[in-house]
Formats: sequence, C-alpha cells, structure tokens
Amino acid sequence: MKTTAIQIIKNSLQGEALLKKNTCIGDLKNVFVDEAARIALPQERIVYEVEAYLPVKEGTEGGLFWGITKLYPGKVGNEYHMTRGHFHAQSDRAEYYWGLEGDGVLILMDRKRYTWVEEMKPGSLHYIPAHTAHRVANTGNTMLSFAACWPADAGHDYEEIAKNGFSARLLDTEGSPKLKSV
Ligand code: PAN
Ligand code: ZN
Repeated sequence: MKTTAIQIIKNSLQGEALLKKNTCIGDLKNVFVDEAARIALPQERIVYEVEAYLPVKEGTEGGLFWGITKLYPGKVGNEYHMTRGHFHAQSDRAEYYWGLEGDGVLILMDRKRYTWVEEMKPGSLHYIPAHTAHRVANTGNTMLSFAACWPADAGHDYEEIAKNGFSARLLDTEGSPKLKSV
C-alpha cells in the first residue's frame, strides 16, 4: 500500500511541497500593545512557525488546507507571544483548531467586536465560527503547537485587525493571564 504524501511526525508535517513560514518579532510591528518593548527585543527572534499542506490551489471552492502552527513561549512587555490574528477574507468561512502541545488561549472576536477566549491544551478542539477573528497566545513556558483545518477559499484578512485590533488583549497580570478590554 502507498504511504501518504504527507505525514504528521512528532507534531511536525513531513513531506514535499509544504508551505513553511516563520514570523519574527521584526514582522509584528504594532501587533503587541507595548511597541517600545517589541522594538527593544532581538528582531530576528522567531515568534511562530507555520507548516501547511495546500493540496489544491488557494481559492479552490470546496478544497481544504491543513497546517500546524508552533508558537514559541515568550512575552512582549506583559503580553504573551501570539499570532497576528485575522478574519477570513471570505468572512463566512469557519475553521477548526486543535491543541497538540503546550498551554495557550484562543482569542476570538465576532463582527460586533465581542471578544471571548477558550483554553487551548493538548486535545482541546476549537470550532472557529464564520465571521470570527482568531488569534492564539502561548501562556506557558514551553512550545505551544496546534493544528488547523480551513477552507481553501477562506483567505486571510489581516487588514481589519491591523487597523482596529481585537477589542481585548490577554495580558500577564500578576503572573496569570487576564483578558483586558482596550
Ligand atoms: C492558521 C493561521 C496560523 C498563523 O493557519 O494562519 O496559525 O496565524 P496568522 O495567520 O494569524 O498569522 C489559520 O487560521 N488559517 O486560516
Ligand atoms: Zn484562519
């Protein structure tokens, strides 16, 4: 029997033609509340890595993509390392995230700018509804890895979050994560 083109080995995707992207401190201008703290950090420090399997062309109706995000532990000021976050460009597209390793928090915001959170840990399954921005923060001291499955025609709208942000931020408050409205 043939083996599959792609395999998941120790929370990493293995195979050919995978999309790989690293996001560093230097790429995350104005993403964290404390921009001065971000500037003071080594700009080449990796915050997260994404490995994705895109078996069909981006934009294919009915297609699915699959990826793993590895979010390194760390903070920028009092804010945990987190993904940039986005709505889907095709806003009515939903997504699944699920926790593989580490401890974190999935931050979700609907179009009315109502923000809520879900605890992310190994085995936690998260249904991200349509029209909902999503971002993950690593609240632990170890790597946080999660898998994602999303429609090939979802696309990413980073502009809206770049312009208006989320309505709340997850900050280290006396040693534990607290969601604070902004
Ligand atoms: C994920 C994210 C990934 C990185 O695959 O793209 O976790 O986060 P940002 O895209 O917000 O930088 C996903 O949600 N795809 O739709
Ligand atoms: Zn998404």
